[in-house]
Amino acid sequence: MIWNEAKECMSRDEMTNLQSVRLVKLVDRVYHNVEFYRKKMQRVGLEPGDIKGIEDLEKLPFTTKDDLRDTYPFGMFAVPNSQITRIHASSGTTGKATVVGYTRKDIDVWSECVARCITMADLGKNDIIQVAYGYGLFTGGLGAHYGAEEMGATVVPMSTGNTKKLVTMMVDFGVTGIMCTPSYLLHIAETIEEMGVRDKIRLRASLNGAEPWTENMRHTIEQKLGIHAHDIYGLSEIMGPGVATDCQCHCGLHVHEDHFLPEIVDEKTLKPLRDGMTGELVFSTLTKEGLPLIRYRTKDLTSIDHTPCACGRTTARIARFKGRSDDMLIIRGVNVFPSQIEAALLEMGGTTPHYLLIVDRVNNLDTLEVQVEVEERFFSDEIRELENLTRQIAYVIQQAIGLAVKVKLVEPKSLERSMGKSKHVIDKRKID
Ligand code: DLL
Repeated sequence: MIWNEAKECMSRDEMTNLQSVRLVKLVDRVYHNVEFYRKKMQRVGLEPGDIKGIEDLEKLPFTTKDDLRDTYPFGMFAVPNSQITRIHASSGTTGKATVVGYTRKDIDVWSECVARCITMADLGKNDIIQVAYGYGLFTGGLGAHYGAEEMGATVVPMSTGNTKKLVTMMVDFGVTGIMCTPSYLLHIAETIEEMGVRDKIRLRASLNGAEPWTENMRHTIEQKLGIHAHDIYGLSEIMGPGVATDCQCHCGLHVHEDHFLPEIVDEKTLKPLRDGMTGELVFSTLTKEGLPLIRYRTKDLTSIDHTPCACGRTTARIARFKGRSDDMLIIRGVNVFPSQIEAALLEMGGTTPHYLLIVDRVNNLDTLEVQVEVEERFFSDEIRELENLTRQIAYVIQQAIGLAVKVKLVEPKSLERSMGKSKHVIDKRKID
């Protein structure tokens, strides 16, 4: 089944025309409603009338996460706050979060996009779906939830945390679909084994995303649970989960191109790349009202294919992600920039700016250890002082990134110094 055949199966010419009409309206909207864009366009001598269709896309300036930080919190919203129905937020590169706002219509479009993704996983209104992404400021929980409701399925809003309870309900309710991060689903699979209920589950399909994973990991999940696992992609700035998903052919993730215009650009020259070439994914949000973005640089690396898919959909497909062009880490589904931790440490007394993040995966759950150099005097002080400082640092970091961390204090000059770009992260996770 295809959720919206009219939009997901149109010819390339029809799609290009629709995108062109929507892009022209988008440019006009941001020029007149967002000072940031008006100034940015004026600086390069552009007026809305200069953009006549997607053939003029290259004339438009890019938008970055830093632009959102500089206009924190609502500076890039294109409607008055009275029209904003909901706010979500994700990690910024330093202290301030990246804030996104949605109108009622934005939430409706988002729900439809997620419903399209759920349909690609062959789940429908007769299914019972557990949503085990975090609910709250993170877009995962509520985004998946509204999409599953829009599709007419029965939604069980588990959020994250109590895995045994999740498994018990999976069995008792006859859950047939689950939406959560891939690493959490592997953890759930292990819990199912431990509880000895593998033959009692009725799970058929999953939609997993919010973090990088491999085709191998997808196969492992499928084998362990006897289900079809699908890759779902999205980012808060553009919408949240549901920007793209793979259908049953698993040959790339279909982008909802009628709402999100994708480009792949060379991450250094920022010049557009041809289909099949790997570069940075860039999106223009064609229909967003609350926070419309032009040529937003996602920093995610992938390639694109505009040929029709065997499933019947004609929407462009992006390849499984090959990494990021910045240093953002995704730990238990939470986006973490090393610079956030550095900023938090620098605000504290007693520490030096030297630190090392060690990311690992234990029982399919990510762990983060932060090693911090502290001033000499702490090592000659009582052990109690050191313990206090450890607790204090752990608290400050948890406040900054929203994740519990293990802190290990180390002596001055014990962390390796680098002659070039300092290395702050050791990522030991094997994602397959
Ligand atoms: O992670 C939205 C989401 C929620 C997507 C649930 C899918 C499922 P952010 O917290 O803003 O939003 O993080 C966005 O996560 O730029 C990618 O680097 C990464 N990411 C998201 N989905 C995938 C995926 C949500 N399927 C950032 N594969 C993005 C690889 C992904 N990376």
